[in-house]
Amino acid sequence: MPQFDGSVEKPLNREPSPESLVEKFITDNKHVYDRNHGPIPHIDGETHLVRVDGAVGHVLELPIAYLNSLPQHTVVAALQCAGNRRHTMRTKEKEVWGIDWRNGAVMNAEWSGVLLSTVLAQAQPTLCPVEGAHVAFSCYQTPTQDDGYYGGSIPLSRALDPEMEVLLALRMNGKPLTPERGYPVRVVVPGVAGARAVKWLDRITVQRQESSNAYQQRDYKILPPQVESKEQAAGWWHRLPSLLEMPINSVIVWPESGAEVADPRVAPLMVSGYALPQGSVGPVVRVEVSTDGGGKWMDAEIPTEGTRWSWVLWQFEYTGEITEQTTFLCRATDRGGNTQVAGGQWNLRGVAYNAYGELTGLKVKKA
Ligand SMILES: Nc1nc2c(c(=O)[nH]1)N[C@H]1C(S)=C(S)[C@@H](COP(=O)(O)O)O[C@H]1N2
Ligand SMILES: [Mo]
Repeated sequence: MPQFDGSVEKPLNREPSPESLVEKFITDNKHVYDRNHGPIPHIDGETHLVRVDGAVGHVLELPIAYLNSLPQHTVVAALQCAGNRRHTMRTKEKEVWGIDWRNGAVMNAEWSGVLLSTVLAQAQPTLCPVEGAHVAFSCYQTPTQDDGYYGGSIPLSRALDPEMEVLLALRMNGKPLTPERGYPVRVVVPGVAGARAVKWLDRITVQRQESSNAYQQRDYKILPPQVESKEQAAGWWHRLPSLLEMPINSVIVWPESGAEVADPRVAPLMVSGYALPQGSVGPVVRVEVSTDGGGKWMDAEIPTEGTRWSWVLWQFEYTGEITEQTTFLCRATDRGGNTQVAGGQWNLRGVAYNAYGELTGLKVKKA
């Protein structure tokens, strides 16, 4: 009997502490967030098969050893839950429905495995990558909170494009995935909401429409602002596009709002955080900080350059005075020219929040 961690009622969901979140450019597997809609299965990698079917010329049943024998590809990419920063949306704007993620539902890792485009070339899709054709990813290991299994899909055009680097990931940071990360194989879709990065992958299906799974159809969508209850949402889901690419974003992680710090006029205060590019037009090329509510912006330092799909960590040295009114804001700009704007778009499900990062309420320690 396979073993499971957590249950459908109580899946494992947690985020790292702010200090450990921005400690390293590459997140290690100890300081990652866990996001599960059901139990975590412990799968036997020796017997596991990934089925490739649907509108394909050749149906495939791929053992993990076979995936390991194909050309391997490595990509450094952030993986972020669309609900990251929900806590800020809820507290700054209005109540939302979902897990109270702070800034930690994101990791930045080196993923390696086989390009999805390589596997699809073997299966030979019989659909044109237009008119809503999708590639669906399914995990049938356990039921989930809102459906009988977990699934999601992405456009076939993205799946076929080697430049988009959609990966069937076998390793994270050079080591086989742990059960928590999706062992023996998970999807990684750089630039796209984490919901499509299906763990414990059982099946890849080329089809005419999106995945019918609840997490593609009735979740992970930006509801319009007039939708304020689950009942109202029910009439909206089918009219809205499912979330794909994530927006430009940045936050201040350290220190935390309300913290006690040494007087920056005596010992400079290091303000630090991360920034994420929009979709496929990274890296983040600039992060700025404002201490006057967005009038004047100063460049933060980015010690390690980002990749097209990665986050960047940034820091900003502050030597001014701190009063009760002092507020730090941050905003990011990517290679594609996207710059974060002030207001976040409130939505009932609390997804894709990307208002300026903010730090307020610092107190100066008595000498
Ligand atoms: N099989 C399966 N895959 C899944 C999920 C899940 O619940 N089951 N959650 C998704 C969501 S919403 C996110 S944000 C990421 C989280 O990945 P992590 O747990 O490695 O952080 O996995 C995705 N893949
Ligand atoms: Mo997520």
